Amino acid sequence: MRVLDAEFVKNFIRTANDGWEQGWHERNGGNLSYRIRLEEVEAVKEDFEPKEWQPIGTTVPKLAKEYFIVTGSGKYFRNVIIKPEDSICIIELDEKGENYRIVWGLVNGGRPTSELPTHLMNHEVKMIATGGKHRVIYHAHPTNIIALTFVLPLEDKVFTRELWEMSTECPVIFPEGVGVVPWMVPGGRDIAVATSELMKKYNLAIWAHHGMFASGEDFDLTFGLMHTAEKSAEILVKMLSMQPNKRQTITPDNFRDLAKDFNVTLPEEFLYEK
Ligand code: 2HA
Ligand code: ZN
Repeated sequence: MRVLDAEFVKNFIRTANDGWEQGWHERNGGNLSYRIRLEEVEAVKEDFEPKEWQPIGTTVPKLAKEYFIVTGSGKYFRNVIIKPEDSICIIELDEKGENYRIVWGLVNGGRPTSELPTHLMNHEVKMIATGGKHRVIYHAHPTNIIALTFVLPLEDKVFTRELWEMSTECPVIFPEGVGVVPWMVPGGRDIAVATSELMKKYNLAIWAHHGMFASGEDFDLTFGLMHTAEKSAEILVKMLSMQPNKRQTITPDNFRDLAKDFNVTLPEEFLYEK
């Protein structure tokens, strides 16, 4: 099968375009990666043309020999749907998890996303934490989440609680909460380490004054997670624009009732009295 005919590739392209249509991917902003299943690799392998090995910039031994489909560095999400073979690529990792090589895509040259270290370190952490279930890592620049990083304290417990309060579905969709990474230089190993540390606990990590990372089992769940958190952030931005204080809100006891009925565990650390 040709790579572009595979279902996982169509899903990848659609997800990238959905993010573009949301306005989360100005210019070359954001990046997306998917850890490809063995049978999916087998089905398209005849279309591969391996290039030379390159250092990842970090080490991910648990991901040795895995294949990923990822967006390209400097490539625009807006172009993924019209010229996928120029905008995205499939990479293979070596047996130590130290190097990668492009086996398909980026036909006009280029490298995988500048955030490859964070993507791969998140994949490694989530693969271990979920017994292999999580396969998608998505980085976007959602406007309202970013705006909130200028006015709320950069604390997990504050962002989690505020996003939960703004929309009843949030504690059900991300009961484990949201992590916050303070501003750091993007693209390197340090921010990758900080983000993957938070991903041991959460499926969402905010990068202050920059954007957000989401992790999930498939494209629908991961995109949906990003979308749900950003929608809640938008409601909070609208609310704060109308008046500085909430007249009424969802209380800690309301959350406890919700947790019971929806069968989710909401950690008490987020249900503090304000
Ligand atoms: O340009 O979003 O974080 C891609 C990015 C870097
Ligand atoms: Zn970014």
